[in-house]
Amino acid sequence: MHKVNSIEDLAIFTGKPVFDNQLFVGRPNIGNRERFLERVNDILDRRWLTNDGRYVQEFERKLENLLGVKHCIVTCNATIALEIVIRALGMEGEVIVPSFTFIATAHALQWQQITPVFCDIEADTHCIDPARIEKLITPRTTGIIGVHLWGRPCDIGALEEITRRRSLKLLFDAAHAFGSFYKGKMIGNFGYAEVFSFHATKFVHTFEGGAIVTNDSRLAERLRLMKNFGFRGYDDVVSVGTNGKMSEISAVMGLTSLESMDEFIAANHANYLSYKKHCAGIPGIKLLSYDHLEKPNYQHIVVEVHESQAGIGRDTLVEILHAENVIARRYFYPGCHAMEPYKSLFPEARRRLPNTEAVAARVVSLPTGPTIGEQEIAVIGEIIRFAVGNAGEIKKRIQKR
Ligand code: T4K
Repeated sequence: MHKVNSIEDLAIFTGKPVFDNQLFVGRPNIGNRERFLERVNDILDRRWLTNDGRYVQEFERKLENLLGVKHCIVTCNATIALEIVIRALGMEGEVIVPSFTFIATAHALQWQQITPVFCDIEADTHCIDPARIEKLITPRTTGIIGVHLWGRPCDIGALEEITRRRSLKLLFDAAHAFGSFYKGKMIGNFGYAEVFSFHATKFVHTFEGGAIVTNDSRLAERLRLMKNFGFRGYDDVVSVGTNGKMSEISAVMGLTSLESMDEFIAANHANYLSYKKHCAGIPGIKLLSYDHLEKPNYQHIVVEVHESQAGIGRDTLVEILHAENVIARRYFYPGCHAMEPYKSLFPEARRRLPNTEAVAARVVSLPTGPTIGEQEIAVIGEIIRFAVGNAGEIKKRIQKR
């Protein structure tokens, strides 16, 4: 690893990155490899590979205990989980969602001919702004999906109040928020149901996977049927359904991952503190903060680049970082409303989403997780500090390339 002391050292000009290997956002955690392989051997010995197997059931019961919820239904991924629960809740017509989220939140609605109505976010929390919801409610509105972006809970209290008063269904996309709390209660206990993602990039994962959790027993029964083609017994199909099942190998990854959950959170927390230290005082660079009292999972390191103070825009900074092998990501640029089919379907949406547009243009996600630590973060901080400190000169050199 070499130091970045002068503009001549920057890899966008030299082609020689500071890091020999790429540092990724969302590098999967492995946990105890021996324990995982032991369980995989057991699966192979018992020849029960999927369809509500022993490990899927064990994973579901462990999640219910950990979260303090009555029912957990694990699935093949969170997108299918969202689709199933949206259908089981009888959502139709229009559903209000934030546009600043991963595209799956919107697609899960559009896939079943439900119109996602995009609501703006609060500029500081990056979550749906409850104050802007009321204006979007029409006679066709049946529900609201709140997203706990970056694992920070959205304003659950305000959404509960609106949905109660307007008789709407409330669902949460908690893909990022596994393990996090809201006012002392674990995420998973709010709305009709909440959906977690256990994709490989999540700090607790099952390669691909998701889970729907709910305290509503009738809803849970519908969800279990729906994720298994509507089968009640060997040959009794009682409703329309899909294949949303989690396999046994995914469940054992989940169980193994859960056993190291505290360790992963501790590593993410330590990295967050390192980023805080190494990005401190860089003009225009604002690290998104977490409230330690809400016990966040710290799995996302999110930085806002305010060009007017930093002198450099988010996209140029990302280009500089990528050249140094720091594969920073522009999550969730440009916002769902600016992607197809929504961009063509709702060209007017951007006018009512000023915060979404502004935040999507300045946010960047940086690498974290147990595979990196203080040493790498100090260097990433140094590159950012150098880029901001020499913004004018760098921009001139980029133009000349
Ligand atoms: N709702 C929200 C709010 C979500 O954020 C998501 C998913 C969902 C719903 C739907 O959940 P799932 O149906 O996926 O369970 C990634 C993930 O695929 C996606 O799960 C996640 N959110 C989203 C935020 O990020 P991409 O398209 O950015 O993935 P990709 O392939 O670029 O990988 C991300 C990074 O991880 C890269 O830096 C490389 C690294 N990586 C990835 C994989 C798969 C590895 O190092 N190893 C790996 O095996 O979507």
